[in-house]
Amino acid sequence: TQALAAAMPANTNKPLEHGEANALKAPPGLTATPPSRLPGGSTLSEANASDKTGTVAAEGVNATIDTLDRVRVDSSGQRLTTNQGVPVADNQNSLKAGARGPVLLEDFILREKITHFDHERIPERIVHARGSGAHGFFEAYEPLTKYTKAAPFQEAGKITPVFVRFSTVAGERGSKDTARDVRGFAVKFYTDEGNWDLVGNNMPVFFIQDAIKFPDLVHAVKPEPHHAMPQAASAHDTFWDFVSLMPESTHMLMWQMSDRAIPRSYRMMQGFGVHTFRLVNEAGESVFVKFHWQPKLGTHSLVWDEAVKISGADPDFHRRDLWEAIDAGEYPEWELGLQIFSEEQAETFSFDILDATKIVPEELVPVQIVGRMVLNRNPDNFFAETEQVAFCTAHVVPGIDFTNDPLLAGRIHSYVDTQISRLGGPNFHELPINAPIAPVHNNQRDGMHRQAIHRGRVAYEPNSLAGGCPFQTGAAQGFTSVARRIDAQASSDKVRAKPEKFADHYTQAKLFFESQTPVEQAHIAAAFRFELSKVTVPAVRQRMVAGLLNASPELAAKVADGLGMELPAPLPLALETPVTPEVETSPALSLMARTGDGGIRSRKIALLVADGVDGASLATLQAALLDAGAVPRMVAAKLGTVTSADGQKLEPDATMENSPGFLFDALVLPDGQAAAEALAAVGHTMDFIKDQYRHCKTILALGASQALLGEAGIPLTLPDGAGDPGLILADGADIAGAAADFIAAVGMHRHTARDTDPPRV
Ligand code: HDD
Repeated sequence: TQALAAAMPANTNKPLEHGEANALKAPPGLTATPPSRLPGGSTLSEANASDKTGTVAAEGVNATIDTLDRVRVDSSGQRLTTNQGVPVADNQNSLKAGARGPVLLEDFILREKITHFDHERIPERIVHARGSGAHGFFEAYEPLTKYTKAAPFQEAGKITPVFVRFSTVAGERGSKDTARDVRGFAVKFYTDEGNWDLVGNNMPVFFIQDAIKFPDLVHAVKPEPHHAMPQAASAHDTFWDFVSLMPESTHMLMWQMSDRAIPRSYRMMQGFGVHTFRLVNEAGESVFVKFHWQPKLGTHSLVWDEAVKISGADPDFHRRDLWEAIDAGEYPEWELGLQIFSEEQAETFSFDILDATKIVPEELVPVQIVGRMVLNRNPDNFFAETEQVAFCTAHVVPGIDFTNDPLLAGRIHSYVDTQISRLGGPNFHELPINAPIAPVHNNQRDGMHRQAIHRGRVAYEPNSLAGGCPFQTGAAQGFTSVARRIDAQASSDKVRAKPEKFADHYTQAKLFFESQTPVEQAHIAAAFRFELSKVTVPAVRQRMVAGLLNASPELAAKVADGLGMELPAPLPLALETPVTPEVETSPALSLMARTGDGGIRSRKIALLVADGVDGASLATLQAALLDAGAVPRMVAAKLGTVTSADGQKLEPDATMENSPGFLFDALVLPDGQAAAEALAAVGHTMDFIKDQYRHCKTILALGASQALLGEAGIPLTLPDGAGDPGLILADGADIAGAAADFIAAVGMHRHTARDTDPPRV
């Protein structure tokens, strides 16, 4: 069993949750093998020996795990010891002078245990405190040597191990996952030329253009300092006061008020490097690049009412989703896309590519897919890996370089700096999760928590006593910065200033809003209304709406109406001559542009059961859902055996109390007269059905259970009188047909034609 466990990235107990197709197959000598996800059927390790250990991994073993083996601890079958390895005889009683006497100072076992406990916490991240991580790999599709010498892109099929951490920004470490917020999307590539950290977000722009404003932005959005409220929310005075005075935030606010700020899953959101970076090839030639991560499952979001409710019922919603998917072998995958363009091209753009509040529309520079990233292993220990991982934008490798984006410049300083206080000193690169796969040799020495034991007497360079080692590689191998004029547009005086195009604050905010579908636009307006309704100072609301007028009069009017206020005069513009944008709309900016393949893999589906449920049709449905890769869950009024009409004993997975309806992607109300009557008598059933309906999810009602829809007050037609494609009513005759209709409808994610403001149910 141990050999099997070591060989398995996925949990052997889980595969059936995701259908027989995913069940693990038996290798020679073992009862199962890990799922094979690499081309040609090999596992990661067989295709790629671990560079760090220098050994080829045994068949079925993930090479990226090996590097951490030296620090993994498994205490099964071991005796309890102190930190000095001294066996402990009694871990229940402190050492006392007599059974009722005082505890003795001599009790080093007690003191060591309590002292360690007293120091268990480290400072949480100043932003992005709440997050979840996973291991995986990046695989290049094609060599990109024409553009870059960066190690991950040198050959087709080349595998680079990665560790990824997703996060919210504003909330503290224990805050909820489903807050309206930007999501961090940080990727550490352990390349064979050193670590490269792509520290991005799930939105391609940012609130501010210059890092000097970052502490102010963060102070404004974090809980207000006098009473430390609200937690994990931007809906409060100080945030809106700041952004309403900061017109450059308008574009980012559009993204943050869109449904992208409440993703359905970390697995279903895009990632962006945000800044323009450079790719540099062997010849030292460079091009500009923007990084995009595209989720294989498509982009999907929650709706606001759902996000609010989930935060109460399961504050770990996204963490659990990521963990369970990987645990079950349902590995999330993203493709890496690049927008590559030249400096000459950039100079023709109506916006400045050094401005992090601007995107490069895909109509101008298409996104070119160059590889994929798969997350296939959960951490062993949250603290050691997810909490101690230290991402730094300064971590780049030969072939990747910075641009003069002034926001990026501040970040290059901030990340290394913050780790020094967060992780307690300058040796955080030695923590196992941060240590590169590439060997580290230099003359940096000592400092808090140093682990390497450097040999010899030489810690300087140049030296002759150590034969000149470690030696500089020279430009052919080592990192060199691209030689470019400091400012391509001439002036090199020292100035505290910004380029003129930075003063266009509204053109791309408008572009984003105009590129959304009507439902997305309605959600943006509702989000502004909700957030601003939480603002207690009317002048702040007014200023914000006055700013929105410059981006979209239609949106501003809707928001003003929602807030019951008169439309103010627009804010004055910083630019005298309006910018003529290259495009008026960009369909790629809508969440609907990439909804995935319509499949329902890993979607959680509730089947409400009670005594008297029709067992045969329930089993058929369950099998069909498993087959489609979904996660069906039997939910009942309480735990304990449920007996079907034909006498089968069923064990519900969850209760309506512990797992309310909004935690599921879709609902099945199975057949069975007695079951429908029993469910009708429970108030939770009505909430369950109403939430599913209000959140525009698919509901299948079979036979007798159709009556439950009426009792919950569910309209059977859409507001315009048409049939609702998300409501599937079927009799018991054709269960397979009903299952197929249901699966197709769940694949549509939501039935937004049902979406009204205010909601009908
Ligand atoms: Fe930042 C963390 C992303 C602007 C300073 N940032 C942090 C994380 C992500 C981002 C994903 C969490 C990393 C993890 O999971 O450990 N930050 C961004 C993006 C930005 C951005 C996409 C704009 C394009 N950040 C930004 C600026 C500054 C910082 C302008 C400072 C000048 N960010 C930090 C930090 C953090 C951080 C204080 C907190 C914890 C950490 O770094 O490790 O240094």
